Amino acid sequence: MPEIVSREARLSLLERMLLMRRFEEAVIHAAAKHKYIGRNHLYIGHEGTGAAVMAQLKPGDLAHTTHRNHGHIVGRGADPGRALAEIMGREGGLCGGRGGTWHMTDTSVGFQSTSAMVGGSIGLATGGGFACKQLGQGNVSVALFGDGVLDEGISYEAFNFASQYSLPILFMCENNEKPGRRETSMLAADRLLDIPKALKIHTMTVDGGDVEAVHAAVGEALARIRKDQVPVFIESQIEAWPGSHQHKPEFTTGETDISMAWDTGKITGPHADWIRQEPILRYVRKLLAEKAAAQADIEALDKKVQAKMAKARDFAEASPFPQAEGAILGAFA
Ligand SMILES: Cc1ncc(C[n+]2csc(CCOP(=O)(O)OP(=O)(O)O)c2C)c(N)n1
Ligand SMILES: [Mg+2]
Repeated sequence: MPEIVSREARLSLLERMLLMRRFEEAVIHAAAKHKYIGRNHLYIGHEGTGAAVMAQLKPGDLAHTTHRNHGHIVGRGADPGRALAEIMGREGGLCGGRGGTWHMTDTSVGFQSTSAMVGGSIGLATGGGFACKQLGQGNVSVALFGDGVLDEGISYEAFNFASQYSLPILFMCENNEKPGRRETSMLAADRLLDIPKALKIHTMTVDGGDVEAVHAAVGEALARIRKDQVPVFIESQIEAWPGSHQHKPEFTTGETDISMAWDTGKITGPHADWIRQEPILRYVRKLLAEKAAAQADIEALDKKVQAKMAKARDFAEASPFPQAEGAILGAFA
Protein backbone atom coordinates (compact mmCIF):
# COMPACT_ATOMS: atom_id res chain seq x y z
CA MET A 1 0.00 0.00 0.00
CA PRO A 2 1.55 3.38 -0.94
CA GLU A 3 2.38 5.39 2.18
CA ILE A 4 3.23 9.03 2.55
CA VAL A 5 6.86 8.96 3.50
CA SER A 6 8.43 12.35 3.18
CA ARG A 7 7.83 15.18 5.60
CA GLU A 8 7.36 17.49 2.59
CA ALA A 9 4.54 15.34 1.24
CA ARG A 10 2.81 15.36 4.62
CA LEU A 11 3.06 19.12 4.99
CA SER A 12 1.88 19.59 1.44
CA LEU A 13 -1.17 17.46 2.20
CA LEU A 14 -1.88 19.61 5.25
CA GLU A 15 -1.43 22.77 3.19
CA ARG A 16 -3.96 21.51 0.64
CA MET A 17 -6.47 20.83 3.43
CA LEU A 18 -5.87 24.24 4.99
CA LEU A 19 -6.41 25.97 1.65
CA MET A 20 -9.76 24.19 1.26
CA ARG A 21 -10.79 25.23 4.80
CA ARG A 22 -9.62 28.86 4.56
CA PHE A 23 -11.32 29.12 1.17
CA GLU A 24 -14.68 28.07 2.65
CA GLU A 25 -14.17 30.49 5.52
CA ALA A 26 -13.70 33.26 2.95
CA VAL A 27 -16.99 32.15 1.34
CA ILE A 28 -18.71 32.47 4.74
CA HIS A 29 -17.29 35.99 5.19
CA ALA A 30 -18.33 36.92 1.65
CA ALA A 31 -21.84 35.56 2.18
CA ALA A 32 -22.20 37.66 5.33
CA LYS A 33 -21.02 40.79 3.55
CA HIS A 34 -22.56 40.41 0.10
CA LYS A 35 -26.24 39.62 0.55
CA TYR A 36 -26.66 38.39 -3.05
CA ILE A 37 -24.52 35.29 -2.54
CA GLY A 38 -26.97 32.41 -2.56
CA ARG A 39 -26.78 28.94 -1.17
CA ASN A 40 -23.35 27.38 -0.84
CA HIS A 41 -22.60 23.79 0.14
CA LEU A 42 -19.31 24.00 1.96
CA TYR A 43 -16.54 21.40 1.99
CA ILE A 44 -15.69 21.87 5.68
CA GLY A 45 -14.98 18.51 7.32
CA HIS A 46 -14.45 16.72 4.00
CA GLU A 47 -10.89 18.00 3.43
CA GLY A 48 -9.19 14.69 4.29
CA THR A 49 -10.88 13.05 1.32
CA GLY A 50 -10.49 15.75 -1.32
CA ALA A 51 -6.86 16.50 -0.43
CA ALA A 52 -5.90 12.81 -0.59
CA VAL A 53 -7.48 12.43 -4.03
CA MET A 54 -6.27 15.68 -5.56
CA ALA A 55 -2.71 15.15 -4.34
CA GLN A 56 -2.50 11.93 -6.38
CA LEU A 57 -4.10 12.83 -9.71
CA LYS A 58 -1.81 13.26 -12.70
CA PRO A 59 -2.02 15.78 -15.52
CA GLY A 60 -4.69 14.62 -17.97
CA ASP A 61 -6.74 12.80 -15.32
CA LEU A 62 -10.35 13.96 -15.26
CA ALA A 63 -12.36 14.89 -12.18
CA HIS A 64 -16.11 15.39 -11.92
CA THR A 65 -17.73 16.92 -8.91
CA THR A 66 -20.97 17.91 -7.22
CA HIS A 67 -22.75 20.76 -5.45
CA ARG A 68 -20.06 20.38 -2.72
CA ASN A 69 -17.32 21.22 -5.19
CA HIS A 70 -15.21 24.14 -3.88
CA GLY A 71 -12.68 22.00 -2.01
CA HIS A 72 -12.14 19.70 -4.97
CA ILE A 73 -11.49 22.52 -7.41
CA VAL A 74 -9.14 24.65 -5.30
CA GLY A 75 -7.58 21.45 -3.94
CA ARG A 76 -6.51 20.47 -7.43
CA GLY A 77 -4.90 23.82 -8.05
CA ALA A 78 -7.53 26.17 -9.51
CA ASP A 79 -6.79 29.79 -8.66
CA PRO A 80 -8.63 30.49 -5.37
CA GLY A 81 -9.20 34.16 -6.30
CA ARG A 82 -10.87 33.21 -9.57
CA ALA A 83 -12.86 30.47 -7.81
CA LEU A 84 -14.12 32.94 -5.18
CA ALA A 85 -14.89 35.51 -7.88
CA GLU A 86 -16.96 32.86 -9.66
CA ILE A 87 -19.01 32.21 -6.52
CA MET A 88 -19.50 35.99 -6.23
CA GLY A 89 -20.69 36.21 -9.85
CA ARG A 90 -17.77 38.37 -10.98
CA GLU A 91 -16.23 38.81 -14.42
CA GLY A 92 -12.86 37.53 -13.13
CA GLY A 93 -14.40 34.22 -12.06
CA LEU A 94 -13.33 30.86 -13.48
CA CYS A 95 -16.42 30.92 -15.75
CA GLY A 96 -16.72 34.69 -16.07
CA GLY A 97 -19.20 34.74 -13.20
CA ARG A 98 -21.78 32.77 -15.16
CA GLY A 99 -21.47 29.43 -13.39
CA GLY A 100 -21.53 30.42 -9.73
CA THR A 101 -20.96 27.93 -6.95
CA TRP A 102 -22.95 25.15 -8.61
CA HIS A 103 -21.44 25.21 -12.08
CA MET A 104 -17.91 26.34 -11.35
CA THR A 105 -15.41 24.60 -13.58
CA ASP A 106 -11.76 24.78 -14.60
CA THR A 107 -10.67 22.60 -17.50
CA SER A 108 -7.02 23.58 -16.93
CA VAL A 109 -7.06 21.38 -13.80
CA GLY A 110 -9.15 18.57 -15.30
CA PHE A 111 -12.68 19.62 -14.32
CA GLN A 112 -14.86 19.54 -17.43
CA SER A 113 -17.88 20.64 -15.43
CA THR A 114 -19.50 20.65 -12.03
CA SER A 115 -22.95 19.09 -11.89
CA ALA A 116 -25.23 20.21 -9.08
CA MET A 117 -27.67 17.47 -10.07
CA VAL A 118 -27.31 14.74 -7.48
CA GLY A 119 -25.81 11.92 -9.58
CA GLY A 120 -24.62 14.22 -12.36
CA SER A 121 -20.93 13.73 -11.63
CA ILE A 122 -21.19 9.97 -11.76
CA GLY A 123 -22.60 9.87 -15.31
CA LEU A 124 -20.10 12.44 -16.56
CA ALA A 125 -17.21 10.59 -14.95
CA THR A 126 -18.28 7.35 -16.59
CA GLY A 127 -18.22 9.07 -19.99
CA GLY A 128 -14.82 10.48 -18.99
CA GLY A 129 -13.59 6.98 -18.13
CA PHE A 130 -14.71 5.76 -21.53
CA ALA A 131 -12.77 8.61 -23.17
CA CYS A 132 -9.65 7.88 -21.08
CA LYS A 133 -9.76 4.24 -22.18
CA GLN A 134 -10.26 5.13 -25.84
CA LEU A 135 -7.39 7.62 -25.78
CA GLY A 136 -5.12 5.03 -24.17
CA GLN A 137 -2.80 7.51 -22.45
CA GLY A 138 -3.05 5.93 -19.02
CA ASN A 139 -5.35 8.56 -17.55
CA VAL A 140 -8.21 7.94 -15.14
CA SER A 141 -11.54 9.60 -14.52
CA VAL A 142 -12.70 10.36 -10.99
CA ALA A 143 -16.30 10.74 -9.85
CA LEU A 144 -16.64 12.60 -6.55
CA PHE A 145 -20.11 12.30 -5.06
CA GLY A 146 -22.13 12.05 -1.87
CA ASP A 147 -23.98 9.08 -0.44
CA GLY A 148 -27.24 10.57 -1.79
CA VAL A 149 -26.18 9.52 -5.27
CA LEU A 150 -26.92 5.89 -4.45
CA ASP A 151 -30.59 6.90 -4.40
CA GLU A 152 -30.40 8.00 -8.04
CA GLY A 153 -31.00 5.68 -10.97
CA ILE A 154 -28.01 7.00 -12.90
CA SER A 155 -25.57 5.48 -10.41
CA TYR A 156 -26.77 1.94 -11.18
CA GLU A 157 -26.39 2.48 -14.90
CA ALA A 158 -22.98 4.11 -14.44
CA PHE A 159 -21.61 1.31 -12.22
CA ASN A 160 -22.92 -1.34 -14.58
CA PHE A 161 -21.43 0.36 -17.65
CA ALA A 162 -18.08 0.99 -15.94
CA SER A 163 -17.87 -2.62 -14.81
CA GLN A 164 -19.07 -4.16 -18.07
CA TYR A 165 -16.70 -2.07 -20.22
CA SER A 166 -13.87 -2.24 -17.68
CA LEU A 167 -13.29 1.50 -17.45
CA PRO A 168 -10.52 3.30 -15.50
CA ILE A 169 -12.73 5.15 -13.00
CA LEU A 170 -12.36 5.98 -9.33
CA PHE A 171 -15.81 6.23 -7.77
CA MET A 172 -15.11 8.33 -4.66
CA CYS A 173 -18.12 8.45 -2.38
CA GLU A 174 -18.02 11.01 0.44
CA ASN A 175 -20.49 9.44 2.86
CA ASN A 176 -21.47 12.04 5.46
CA GLU A 177 -24.64 10.32 6.67
CA LYS A 178 -24.96 9.25 10.28
CA PRO A 179 -23.97 5.55 10.42
CA GLY A 180 -26.89 3.29 9.67
CA ARG A 181 -29.38 6.01 8.83
CA ARG A 182 -29.30 6.02 5.04
CA GLU A 183 -28.99 2.26 4.94
CA THR A 184 -32.24 1.90 6.82
CA SER A 185 -34.20 4.85 5.44
CA MET A 186 -33.22 5.34 1.80
CA LEU A 187 -31.62 2.20 0.40
CA ALA A 188 -33.20 -1.22 0.11
CA ALA A 189 -29.65 -2.63 0.27
CA ASP A 190 -28.12 -3.05 3.72
CA ARG A 191 -24.95 -1.11 2.87
CA LEU A 192 -23.93 1.43 0.21
CA LEU A 193 -21.14 -0.86 -0.92
CA ASP A 194 -23.55 -3.70 -1.69
CA ILE A 195 -24.53 -1.85 -4.88
CA PRO A 196 -21.13 -1.57 -6.61
CA LYS A 197 -20.17 -5.01 -5.24
CA ALA A 198 -23.22 -6.58 -6.90
CA LEU A 199 -21.97 -5.13 -10.19
CA LYS A 200 -18.51 -6.65 -9.65
CA ILE A 201 -16.71 -3.42 -8.77
CA HIS A 202 -13.89 -3.68 -6.24
CA THR A 203 -14.78 -1.66 -3.10
CA MET A 204 -12.93 -0.19 -0.15
CA THR A 205 -14.03 1.69 3.00
CA VAL A 206 -11.90 4.27 4.72
CA ASP A 207 -12.08 6.70 7.65
CA GLY A 208 -12.49 10.06 5.89
CA GLY A 209 -11.27 11.90 8.99
CA ASP A 210 -7.82 10.34 8.60
CA VAL A 211 -6.18 11.96 5.56
CA GLU A 212 -3.27 9.53 5.45
CA ALA A 213 -5.62 6.54 5.54
CA VAL A 214 -7.57 8.03 2.63
CA HIS A 215 -4.30 8.78 0.83
CA ALA A 216 -3.21 5.15 1.16
CA ALA A 217 -6.58 3.80 -0.03
CA VAL A 218 -6.69 6.19 -3.00
CA GLY A 219 -3.07 5.37 -3.89
CA GLU A 220 -3.86 1.66 -3.91
CA ALA A 221 -7.06 2.21 -5.91
CA LEU A 222 -5.40 4.43 -8.51
CA ALA A 223 -2.56 1.95 -9.01
CA ARG A 224 -5.09 -0.82 -9.59
CA ILE A 225 -7.23 1.33 -11.92
CA ARG A 226 -4.24 2.39 -14.04
CA LYS A 227 -2.73 -1.09 -14.22
CA ASP A 228 -5.83 -3.24 -14.73
CA GLN A 229 -8.13 -0.67 -16.39
CA VAL A 230 -10.96 -1.40 -13.96
CA PRO A 231 -13.24 0.79 -11.82
CA VAL A 232 -12.79 0.95 -8.03
CA PHE A 233 -15.32 2.33 -5.52
CA ILE A 234 -14.14 3.92 -2.25
CA GLU A 235 -16.52 4.89 0.54
CA SER A 236 -14.95 7.60 2.68
CA GLN A 237 -16.85 7.89 5.95
CA ILE A 238 -17.13 11.50 7.05
CA GLU A 239 -18.55 13.12 10.17
CA ALA A 240 -20.75 15.85 8.64
CA TRP A 241 -19.92 19.42 9.59
CA PRO A 242 -22.75 20.74 11.80
CA GLY A 243 -23.22 23.66 9.37
CA SER A 244 -23.69 21.40 6.32
CA HIS A 245 -27.40 21.91 5.93
CA GLN A 246 -27.60 25.66 6.46
CA HIS A 247 -28.98 27.66 3.57
CA LYS A 248 -26.68 30.57 4.27
CA PRO A 249 -23.25 29.41 5.43
CA GLU A 250 -22.34 30.59 8.92
CA PHE A 251 -19.52 29.92 11.38
CA THR A 252 -21.38 27.12 13.12
CA THR A 253 -18.19 25.72 14.62
CA GLY A 254 -16.23 28.99 14.59
CA GLU A 255 -13.34 30.07 12.40
CA THR A 256 -10.68 27.36 12.53
CA ASP A 257 -8.14 28.01 15.27
CA ILE A 258 -5.20 25.76 14.44
CA SER A 259 -3.80 26.04 17.98
CA MET A 260 -6.77 23.99 19.18
CA ALA A 261 -4.78 21.00 17.89
CA TRP A 262 -2.36 21.32 20.83
CA ASP A 263 -4.39 23.53 23.16
CA THR A 264 -7.44 21.29 23.37
CA GLY A 265 -8.82 23.24 26.37
CA LYS A 266 -9.90 25.88 23.84
CA ILE A 267 -12.39 23.43 22.31
CA THR A 268 -15.74 24.20 23.90
CA GLY A 269 -19.38 24.73 22.96
CA PRO A 270 -22.16 22.59 21.51
CA HIS A 271 -20.01 21.29 18.63
CA ALA A 272 -16.89 20.42 20.66
CA ASP A 273 -17.18 16.73 19.72
CA TRP A 274 -17.10 17.55 16.00
CA ILE A 275 -14.16 19.96 16.39
CA ARG A 276 -12.16 17.43 18.38
CA GLN A 277 -12.26 14.88 15.53
CA GLU A 278 -12.24 17.15 12.47
CA PRO A 279 -9.66 16.13 9.86
CA ILE A 280 -7.36 19.16 9.96
CA LEU A 281 -6.86 19.40 13.73
CA ARG A 282 -6.60 15.63 13.83
CA TYR A 283 -3.82 15.62 11.24
CA VAL A 284 -1.94 18.42 12.98
CA ARG A 285 -2.05 16.42 16.22
CA LYS A 286 -0.66 13.38 14.40
CA LEU A 287 2.17 15.36 12.76
CA LEU A 288 3.11 16.88 16.12
CA ALA A 289 2.95 13.52 17.93
CA GLU A 290 5.15 11.90 15.29
CA LYS A 291 7.53 14.90 15.34
CA ALA A 292 7.00 15.51 11.61
CA ALA A 293 6.40 19.18 12.41
CA ALA A 294 6.63 21.63 15.29
CA GLN A 295 3.87 24.04 16.36
CA ALA A 296 5.79 26.89 14.72
CA ASP A 297 5.86 25.03 11.37
CA ILE A 298 2.11 24.50 11.51
CA GLU A 299 1.46 28.14 12.39
CA ALA A 300 3.73 29.31 9.57
CA LEU A 301 1.96 27.07 7.08
CA ASP A 302 -1.45 28.32 8.17
CA LYS A 303 -0.23 31.93 7.93
CA LYS A 304 1.00 31.29 4.40
CA VAL A 305 -2.38 29.85 3.40
CA GLN A 306 -4.25 32.72 5.06
CA ALA A 307 -2.11 35.26 3.20
CA LYS A 308 -2.87 33.48 -0.08
CA MET A 309 -6.59 33.59 0.71
CA ALA A 310 -6.44 37.28 1.66
CA LYS A 311 -5.01 38.00 -1.80
CA ALA A 312 -7.68 35.80 -3.37
CA ARG A 313 -10.41 37.70 -1.52
CA ASP A 314 -9.00 41.07 -2.63
CA PHE A 315 -8.94 39.86 -6.23
CA ALA A 316 -12.55 38.59 -6.10
CA GLU A 317 -13.90 41.73 -4.44
CA ALA A 318 -12.12 44.01 -6.93
CA SER A 319 -13.42 42.07 -9.90
CA PRO A 320 -16.40 43.80 -11.59
CA PHE A 321 -19.75 42.20 -12.35
CA PRO A 322 -20.08 41.02 -15.98
CA GLN A 323 -21.25 43.59 -18.53
CA ALA A 324 -24.82 43.20 -19.76
CA GLU A 325 -23.57 43.17 -23.38
CA GLY A 326 -21.73 39.91 -22.67
CA ALA A 327 -24.83 38.08 -21.47
CA ILE A 328 -25.05 35.83 -24.52
CA LEU A 329 -21.34 35.00 -24.67
CA GLY A 330 -20.94 31.23 -24.61
CA ALA A 331 -24.53 30.57 -25.71
CA PHE A 332 -24.87 27.82 -28.33
CA ALA A 333 -27.40 29.62 -30.50
C1 LIG B 1 -31.44 15.16 -8.96
C2 LIG B 1 -31.45 16.04 -7.77
N1 LIG B 1 -32.38 15.86 -6.80
C3 LIG B 1 -32.40 16.66 -5.71
C4 LIG B 1 -31.50 17.67 -5.56
C5 LIG B 1 -31.50 18.55 -4.32
N2 LIG B 1 -30.35 18.22 -3.46
C6 LIG B 1 -29.28 19.02 -3.41
S1 LIG B 1 -28.10 18.42 -2.37
C7 LIG B 1 -29.02 17.07 -2.00
C8 LIG B 1 -28.51 16.04 -1.02
C9 LIG B 1 -27.36 15.32 -1.58
O1 LIG B 1 -26.84 14.42 -0.64
P1 LIG B 1 -25.42 13.81 -0.88
O2 LIG B 1 -25.27 13.35 -2.29
O3 LIG B 1 -25.21 12.78 0.18
O4 LIG B 1 -24.42 15.03 -0.71
P2 LIG B 1 -24.07 15.90 0.61
O5 LIG B 1 -24.84 17.18 0.47
O6 LIG B 1 -24.48 15.09 1.81
O7 LIG B 1 -22.61 16.13 0.53
C10 LIG B 1 -30.23 17.11 -2.67
C11 LIG B 1 -31.27 16.05 -2.54
C12 LIG B 1 -30.54 17.85 -6.60
N3 LIG B 1 -29.60 18.79 -6.54
N4 LIG B 1 -30.53 17.01 -7.68
MG1 LIG C 1 -24.39 13.04 2.05
